[in-house]
Amino acid sequence: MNAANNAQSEKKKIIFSGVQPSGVLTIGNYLGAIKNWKSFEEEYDPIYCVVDMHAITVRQTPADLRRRTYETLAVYIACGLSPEKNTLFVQSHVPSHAELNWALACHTMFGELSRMTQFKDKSAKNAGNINAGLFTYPVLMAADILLYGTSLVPVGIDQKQHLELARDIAIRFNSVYGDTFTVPEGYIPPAGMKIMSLQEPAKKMSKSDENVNASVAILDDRDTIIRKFKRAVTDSDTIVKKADGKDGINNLINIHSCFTGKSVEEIEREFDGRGYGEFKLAVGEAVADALAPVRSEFDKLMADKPYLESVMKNGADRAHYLANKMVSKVYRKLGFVARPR
Ligand code: ATP
Ligand code: LTN
Repeated sequence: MNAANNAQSEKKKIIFSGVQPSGVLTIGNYLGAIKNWKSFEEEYDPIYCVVDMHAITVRQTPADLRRRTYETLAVYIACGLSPEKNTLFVQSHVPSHAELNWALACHTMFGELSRMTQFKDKSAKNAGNINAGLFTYPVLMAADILLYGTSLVPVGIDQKQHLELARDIAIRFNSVYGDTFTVPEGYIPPAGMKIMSLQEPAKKMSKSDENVNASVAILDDRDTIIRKFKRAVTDSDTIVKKADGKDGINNLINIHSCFTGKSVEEIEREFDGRGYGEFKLAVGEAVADALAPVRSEFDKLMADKPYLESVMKNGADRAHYLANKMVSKVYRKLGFVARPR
């Protein structure tokens, strides 16, 4: 029996989250999501998914999607999530996600989905491909979460609206069919909640940004990281101090603070009178130092595909076992006739 099974038998609460393999993971994904996940592994029964089905809401090159699915799993492990303590799996390996998606879609209102800001943003960005999946994406996310009786969902603040929708769907379903789903709580990290683009600091840093200088990948090499920070867009001021309207410098101070553990005040004091150039270099170095061990672990993991596949298999086996029980329960409650054996 592995540790994850053990945790289940002790009935620890489930924590669930996912990242799309839609690009190279950024320090936004790291600080807003993955870095915080490790701290839950003792208290909770953690389940983390590589949400490849979500990724195809935007057109992907199949070979890239395949490679990035491995890479995202390798990043999870390289960031310290051990497969013994965390159930790690790929969404498309567990058909229950697609099954529950449909059942929940029939309990989600058009008006609710129309209000989702991510849909509005992504459809503006992908005007040539505003597909139905992009619109119904939050339903699939609700299915991901509700399948496992999840109590806690750690995500960046940009996902708060989707999480609230998942809660509303759970409450609605429970009120019609009786207690079925656990109503999940969000866990939004207090610091570094939203890491902004280095080139347009009013926008969030996103792994699918086509401007490579806008985001820093967890796997960028040292020189690249430092170069991107040196080029980060700031204002015409020179004082390293947080202030309204100084989006660029506020973002860099946040990033520095998250990677070094220093408070904003400490950073402001340390860089008092030293100017933006020196500060940008220091941020770059701090980030590069912190990520170096993640990168070397990642390289080892990517060289061992059979190992990654064994993690995928074990994760999917356990996830499928749990999720399938929930789908059966939901189908029964909906009035579907059980498939005769
Ligand atoms: P895409 O660019 O493909 O939309 P993304 O970079 O926004 O992707 P997701 O896969 O949608 O990333 O998100 C994975 C997790 O990382 C989520 O919990 C999300 O809230 C968090 N996250 C993403 N970007 C940031 C950011 N800039 N700051 C903080 N957290 C973030
Ligand atoms: N929608 C999320 C990724 C995601 C997710 C989930 C996060 C898909 N399913 C379930 C938490 C729980 C995103 O785009 N960041």
